[in-house]
Amino acid sequence: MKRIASLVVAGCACAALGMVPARAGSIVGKVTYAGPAPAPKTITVTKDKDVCSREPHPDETLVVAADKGLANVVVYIKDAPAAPKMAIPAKNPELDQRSCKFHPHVQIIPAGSTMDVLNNDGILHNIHTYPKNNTPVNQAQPKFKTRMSLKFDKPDTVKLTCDVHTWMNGWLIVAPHAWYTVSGPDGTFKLDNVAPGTYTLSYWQETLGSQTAQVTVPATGEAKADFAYPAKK
Ligand SMILES: [Cu+2]
Repeated sequence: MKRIASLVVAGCACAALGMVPARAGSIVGKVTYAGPAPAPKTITVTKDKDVCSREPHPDETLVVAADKGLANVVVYIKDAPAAPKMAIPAKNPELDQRSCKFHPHVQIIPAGSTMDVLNNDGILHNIHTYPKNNTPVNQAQPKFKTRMSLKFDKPDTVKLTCDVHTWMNGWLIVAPHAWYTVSGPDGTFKLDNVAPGTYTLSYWQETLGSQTAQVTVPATGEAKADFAYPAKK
């Protein structure tokens, strides 16, 4: 414990080592949609229908719950030099192409990690990435290639598509630090182990874009950061 205490006094040393700050709070909140909830849309499956129709295909680009909770919003602290790195998991994060649909629709992985793209559909998929900072990938994944590994070194927001099934779409967030999360189906989120301080909290949703708000995190306990996204114009 002595070692940890001295590192905290030294400022950002604990962050460089990827450690949780000795004093840390949480940010909890619910993201909602300020306008009327859009009517749910369904994507039309036009190819490989026997496999692709094994599960429903709701349009996931703007998912609003009955109580206006907004799903799949990436919530993160912008400009956070004191933030620890997001730990690279022992098991690679996975992107499953099941029933010609990306699971999960939005995923956060640490910069420097390798994501495994799965194909157990028994048909051809073609993963196509649209990064800003990493190398683009446009690669066929035949039915016998059930796992393909892609490494993402730099922080990024990457659109994912499949060139075989044009309705398939998803997003990969390559996080530079640990203070990133994504809202659940009900719009709620929680960021743990955040060092006390005042920050700019960013919200990003694929259709609605980016928004920011100020948040002050206490030394212990929770800061509330509910946010209503302006309706789509
Ligand atoms: Cu596909």
